[in-house]
Amino acid sequence: MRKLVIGCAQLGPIQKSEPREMVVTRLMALLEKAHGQGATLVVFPELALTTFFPRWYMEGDAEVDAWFEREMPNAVTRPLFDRARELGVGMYLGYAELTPEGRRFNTSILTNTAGEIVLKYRKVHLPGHVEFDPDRAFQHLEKRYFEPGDLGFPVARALGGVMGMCICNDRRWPETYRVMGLQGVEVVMLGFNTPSVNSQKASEGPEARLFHHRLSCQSGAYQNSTWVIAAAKAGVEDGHPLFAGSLIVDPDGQIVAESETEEDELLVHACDLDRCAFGKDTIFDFARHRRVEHYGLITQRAGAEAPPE
Ligand code: ING
Repeated sequence: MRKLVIGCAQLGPIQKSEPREMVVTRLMALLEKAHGQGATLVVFPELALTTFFPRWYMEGDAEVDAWFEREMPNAVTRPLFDRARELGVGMYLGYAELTPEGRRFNTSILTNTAGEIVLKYRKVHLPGHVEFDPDRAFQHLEKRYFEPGDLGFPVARALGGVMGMCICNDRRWPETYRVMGLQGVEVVMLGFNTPSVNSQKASEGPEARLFHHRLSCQSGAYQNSTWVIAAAKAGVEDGHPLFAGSLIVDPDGQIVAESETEEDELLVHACDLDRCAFGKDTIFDFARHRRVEHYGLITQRAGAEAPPE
């Protein structure tokens, strides 16, 4: 049994006015609590240092860049990285990355128990739109503020297993999990910020959104025989509700833990990484069962093309 005690650290709302220092205090409290319960890995949400700013239309570079981090760790997050290293706890942290070349990504990093950054990921699937859309109840401007990720879906051997990461909308796309599954991933960790109501389909409410969220994480876990850890930023940010539903899903696709509040909340579970082996050696023994000669369209074609009428 390769036990990895994982903390899934949900954040409640971060208001637009809340300084990063206050958020880091909340992250530290969740880190300490996770360590107190024996965790050696803590998964924080997407864009964990600030409010979900892509809901706001902004034009000036200075106004936009104020939401981004120029290095990681940096002055405001170093106390968190230092404490995690002292406690011997690895961390998934989502944040907005501004590179020295001026490129912007929705990014996550993974540190090991020695506090070293061992993996970096940049969000590939960016939902929403680029220009202000007056028809929407609220904006979702990730395509305006971020470039699609350019690192692929890498995995790393760390924390006693094969670790992988993705971010929010990525969890809805089977390709995300499968590319990591083809690298033997045993833990896919992700943070998310998901509105409780659809900015376009007024009918779809929180329950439908939670159903699709659970479905996406459970199918990704089951179809690639991996643990999936999903940490929400939840609650009402400046009047905009985000649903919770932080999850720990086992390699059979079963939800073993789910958050109950829309506040800062910690889930902890002793994940046996050896439980990934059964699926990988039987029903999802990719080498034995996959027929790649028939899968060409998946990478050759972006949009669907139906046969002519
Ligand atoms: N948020 C949402 C998500 O994928 C979304 C966007 C909501 C897409 C609902 C589709 C339906 O969970 C982010 N940040 O990707």
